[in-house]
Amino acid sequence: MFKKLLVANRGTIAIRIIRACRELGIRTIAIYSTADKDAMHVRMADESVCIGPAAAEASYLNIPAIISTVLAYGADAVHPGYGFLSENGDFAEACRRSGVNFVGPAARHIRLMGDKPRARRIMTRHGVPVLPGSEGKGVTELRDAQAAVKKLGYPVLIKAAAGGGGKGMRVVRNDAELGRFFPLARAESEAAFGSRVMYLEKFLERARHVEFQILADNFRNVIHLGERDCSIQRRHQKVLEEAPCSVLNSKLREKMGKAAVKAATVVGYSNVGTIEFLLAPDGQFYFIEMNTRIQVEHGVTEMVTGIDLVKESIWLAMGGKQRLTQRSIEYKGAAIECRVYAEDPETRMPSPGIVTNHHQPGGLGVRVETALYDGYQVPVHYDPLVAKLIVHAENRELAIARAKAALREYVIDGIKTNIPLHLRILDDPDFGRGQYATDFLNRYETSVPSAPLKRVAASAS
Ligand code: MV4
Repeated sequence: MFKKLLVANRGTIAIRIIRACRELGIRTIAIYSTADKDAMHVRMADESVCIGPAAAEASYLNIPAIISTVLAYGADAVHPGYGFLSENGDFAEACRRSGVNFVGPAARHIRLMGDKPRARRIMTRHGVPVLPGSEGKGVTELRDAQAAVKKLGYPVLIKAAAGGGGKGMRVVRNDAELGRFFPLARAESEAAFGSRVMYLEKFLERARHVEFQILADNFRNVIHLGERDCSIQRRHQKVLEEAPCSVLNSKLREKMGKAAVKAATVVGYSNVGTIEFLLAPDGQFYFIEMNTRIQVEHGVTEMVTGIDLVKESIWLAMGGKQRLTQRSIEYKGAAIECRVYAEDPETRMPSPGIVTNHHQPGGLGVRVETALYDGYQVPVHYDPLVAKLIVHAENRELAIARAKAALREYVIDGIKTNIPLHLRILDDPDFGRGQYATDFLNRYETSVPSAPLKRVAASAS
């Protein structure tokens, strides 16, 4: 077992990792920026090290500072969490070169799946369905995008080759929009990822966003832990996720699960990962991308399978053999995660500030992961995700009732949150029937100006 693990993250996931390490008897080192000196993860870890100023580039994204800390404090493992350096191949490689175990896949797999057109090509070659799109290594010039659209037809989605999670994404419905949005999306991609390479996909309207959780060891033993439905997103930020997906039957689950296992197997992937699919109204499904990290929404899978994904990822990173078999995975009940963001429900602008009164809900089947406490000041510098409310119940209807009861009990005074939005979603008759798709939250859009598109580099997906 590892002796000492450095948590290269903050907030909800840093706390989640520290708790898992506690149970495993692994000592933890928290790193933090000057803006986070009073943060919960700093208090919870066995040791804490300030590694730089508030700006993420200078602290949570600062590879040399983190590696120096690993070496100076004698950590034998690093967990990157989600966001920040979790999908940075250079960081994974720097860890391995420093002789420390990176809790995640090999640098090569992070890079491979981080190149979205390349991932599409590999999946196509191995018979995993992908949407029609621009072929080859990507598109940098408008004329090449126009040529691709000639074959595809509208609507198409412009995506960043180095992207993922929707940054630099634009729906385009005609030639005029293509001419206008292609340069904009490309500029967004260049600002966010330092890459002008884009690709196009046929835009699938009213699909479900269904992702499969993968667990893989270093010996090509790959299993899946079922799916999560992540269709409820706003501006490509997930708001609420659930497991299981209400429109999958066991036959389709098995078919998609097999495709997900194949996707991870053909590249020799190891550790935790997620295969994202779009599921069309006709039951056809398509690979869109792979996430090579633990995800924000991993908790709903944990609730319905009873498997601790963080512990498993540590076991697999240690070189452990897969302890679970596909046949042993059983799904029980339904789980829903509500992401609580520090944002103004009216303007949807981030709402940092001091938490003056905090009470979190509890009870059977209610799990809260939060970095908030009474008197805590939510910093402006990072992702506004401040809590995850995860509920589990015997079935979906009871899970919805439990989520609503828990949200009504939740008190977070001093900052504004999106809890009212969650209550609206959970009360929505279409949501109640499980009849929704990726356009669900469009109906909740008001004429209030939206938040600036530019987001901090630290945003989790
Ligand atoms: C798509 C799509 C439809 N067609 N790709 C969003 C995040 C990223 N990981 C993939 N996403 C999507 N990709 C094609 N070709 C629909 C989504 C999507 C979505 C789009 C608009 C509004 C909400 C959405 C929620 C989930 C997925």
